[in-house]
Amino acid sequence: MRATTAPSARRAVLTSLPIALLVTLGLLVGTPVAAQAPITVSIDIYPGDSPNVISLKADDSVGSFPVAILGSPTFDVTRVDPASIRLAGSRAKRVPSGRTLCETEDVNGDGSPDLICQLELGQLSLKQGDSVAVLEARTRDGTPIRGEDSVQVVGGQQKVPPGKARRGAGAPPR
Ligand SMILES: [Ca+2]
Ligand SMILES: [Ca+2]
Repeated sequence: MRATTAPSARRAVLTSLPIALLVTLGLLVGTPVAAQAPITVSIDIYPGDSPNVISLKADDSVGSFPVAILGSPTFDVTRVDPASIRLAGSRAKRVPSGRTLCETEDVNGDGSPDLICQLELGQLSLKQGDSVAVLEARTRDGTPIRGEDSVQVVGGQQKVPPGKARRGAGAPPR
């Protein structure tokens, strides 16, 4: 006597296997990309110096000032696109060839390379009295990064406003 397995049942098993496989693969491949939250990084304006005094005096504003994006075992600073750096509106200075004035060096001696850039002082949107400067940039693959450091902004509008108007000498006109 022949065993009679219903052909339809066997076919169902054979076809459901690849389907299960495809569904699993689909779940793996089709995982939606999460919205890009910025990576928080540590920065140091005037690396090694504190407080970070930024002078907005006219004769200083043509210059530049250094900022370091500090690397860590979990953040490789060579991922940062130097052209994307904005610190309170200020970009990395460029040499005539177009290269940004940034270099990789371990400025704080913690063993992780840091990215030090010279930023344009004249582009800063800071004003006297501001105490925090925010740096925003992107990695070469488009992930935003963000860091901030304290600042002491001096210079700028330092003109002493004229004191109280002098009392009029003359008596009111009759
Ligand atoms: Ca500093
Ligand atoms: Ca370092």
